[in-house]
Amino acid sequence: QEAHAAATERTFIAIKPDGVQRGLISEIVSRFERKGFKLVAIKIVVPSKGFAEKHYHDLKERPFFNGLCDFLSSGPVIAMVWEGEGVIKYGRKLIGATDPQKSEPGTIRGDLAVVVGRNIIHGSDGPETAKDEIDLWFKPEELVSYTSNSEKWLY
Ligand code: RTP
Repeated sequence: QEAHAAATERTFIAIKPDGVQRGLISEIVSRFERKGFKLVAIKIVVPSKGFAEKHYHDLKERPFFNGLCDFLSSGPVIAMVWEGEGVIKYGRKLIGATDPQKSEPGTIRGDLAVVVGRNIIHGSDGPETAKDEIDLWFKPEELVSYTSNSEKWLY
């Protein structure tokens, strides 16, 4: 079967410090993996406050910006790049609404989080932010291109 060109779409996903501390890494990774998305980069990092401010630069006028950046830089984060057809939009669907009080059951935040300031995961919200965030968090050589055996059944 021919590999689908759109299957090379990529998004940036991060498990925030609360998700790591609560032991939810494998739970979150497995949801993306079982769906059929492909992990092409992963690392554990403690971002500096300045790095967190870069990541959230779009939100710098918001009242919660400082607390949010303190939180993101408070401990280890799992930074990942996931690849697959429609992964940017569908990744957001797997994650659920920003406020866990409004996320549907069955979504990551709906099932595993309670308040907006501790919503355990981040996912890029569009193609441009996905590109910018992948570039911010990863060097090009940290991304791995490979064909997984399941692809011929997925696409
Ligand atoms: P994310 O970027 O983390 O995936 O979240 P999002 O797009 O769903 O939400 P966004 O509006 O970009 O907000 C980014 C993160 O800021 C925190 N937040 N706190 N009222 C608050 O205290 C508040 N509002 C947003 C959340 O952690 C949210 O994920």
